[in-house]
Amino acid sequence: MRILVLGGDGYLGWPTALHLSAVGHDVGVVDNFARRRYDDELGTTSLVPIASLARRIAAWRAESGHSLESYVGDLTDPVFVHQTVRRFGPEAVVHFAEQRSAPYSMVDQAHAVYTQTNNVVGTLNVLFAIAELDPAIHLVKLGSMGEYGTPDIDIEEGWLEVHHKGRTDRMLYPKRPGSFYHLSKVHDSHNLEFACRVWGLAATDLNQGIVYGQETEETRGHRDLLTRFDYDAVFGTVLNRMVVQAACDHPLTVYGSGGQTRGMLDIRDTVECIRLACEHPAAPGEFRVFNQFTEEFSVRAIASMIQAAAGDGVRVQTVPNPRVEAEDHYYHAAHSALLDLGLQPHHLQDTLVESLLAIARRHRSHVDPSLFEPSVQWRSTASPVGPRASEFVA
Ligand code: NAD
Ligand code: USQ
Repeated sequence: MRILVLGGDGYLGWPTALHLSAVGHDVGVVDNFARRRYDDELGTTSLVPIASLARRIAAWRAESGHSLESYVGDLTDPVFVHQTVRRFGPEAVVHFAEQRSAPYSMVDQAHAVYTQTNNVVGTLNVLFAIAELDPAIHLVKLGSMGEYGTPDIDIEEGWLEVHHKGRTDRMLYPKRPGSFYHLSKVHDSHNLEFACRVWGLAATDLNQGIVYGQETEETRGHRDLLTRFDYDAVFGTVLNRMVVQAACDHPLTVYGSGGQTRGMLDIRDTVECIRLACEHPAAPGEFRVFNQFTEEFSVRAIASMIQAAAGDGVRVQTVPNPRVEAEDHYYHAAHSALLDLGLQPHHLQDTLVESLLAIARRHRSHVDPSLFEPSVQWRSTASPVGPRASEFVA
């Protein structure tokens, strides 16, 4: 298949592009390097050094003999999106290219507006390009388990059968997310469902849980193929952060009581889920939703597992929660669709010991411990992080 990977320079987009290429698909990557610029803004950097996109592509060609086409541009530019989809001629578009940090979206008004504009407008431009150029293109869009929030009932895969006053309908599952970033994904999901219903597009919304890990089969081969690894309080996610904290004897930062429970998956399962979704497309007019995670853990349980794996001396520190979120809640989410397509999950217990702690320990001398400190407060409308996004974006 010809598959265009939007956000193909990012943490997940890059290894996914390589995985799709390795199994024989013709892959193109699109990116505007926004993620590299957030690092400049925040004074952060990937713990594992990453090569430029040009070097990455050259290294992949040398390693595998496969080429990757690249398109540098911004999805919020409708002309760029239209031209890129027309030139590449994909059968599937995988869309990772969004601002993906909840804390970044909560810094202040400018960061919230930037996040929602970037994500919602970019996705609209992709939907219009597909509708105008070739409605048969299957859109595989990265959503988030956090779109659902933590309702007191079971979470289904996107849809809910509702019985009301003697009548029944199948409706989009009600959403109650926890940040302006997660809300941007909810807005995207509604726009996708509308485009499928009205224009007959075929889309798969992958409500992904929190991804951990840094190595895939394809990135391991050469240092120019490595993907990024974030541990700072804005872009680092809980498990990746705690592994780095353990590697440099910093206490593990549990926000609040630590009962927050989330679906999680290994980065090797992310790339495989995308392959499965592309190779088993949604039908014309179908808005298909998969919950993409393999195991669920509370923050407290993650800290205990890391303590046990890293050995004596690792401490847990309870930090006043900078977020507004339920800390002890019901959590039971369906996630059978990708398993039914053949996903063979990796398990955190194995990845922690075999790979994650070793990576963090190898790079610990480059860690800046000041970046562990949570810097964005949900209750405040202006947190002191970097310049205003409007200046940064300009
Ligand atoms: P990332 O920030 O590393 O990658 C996103 C890439 O998209 C970056 O390279 C960025 O430069 C690019 N991008 C952003 N806006 C763009 C635009 N307007 N035009 C062109 N390129 C643009 O993030 P990631 O961790 O790889 O996440 C990828 C996707 O998966 C996101 O949509 C995210 O919401 C979703 N997701 C991630 C996780 C996770 O744990 N990392 C979990 C669930 C869902
Ligand atoms: N947390 C801690 N300590 C930390 C960091 C986080 O206790 O040091 C807690 C948070 O309060 C939260 C939970 O861990 O309850 C998860 O936080 P996170 O930063 O790991 O994840 P989140 O903000 O939800 O976002 C990440 C990705 C996002 C993706 C989402 C999937 O950045 O792109 O959409 O995971 S999900 O969580 O399923 O919505």
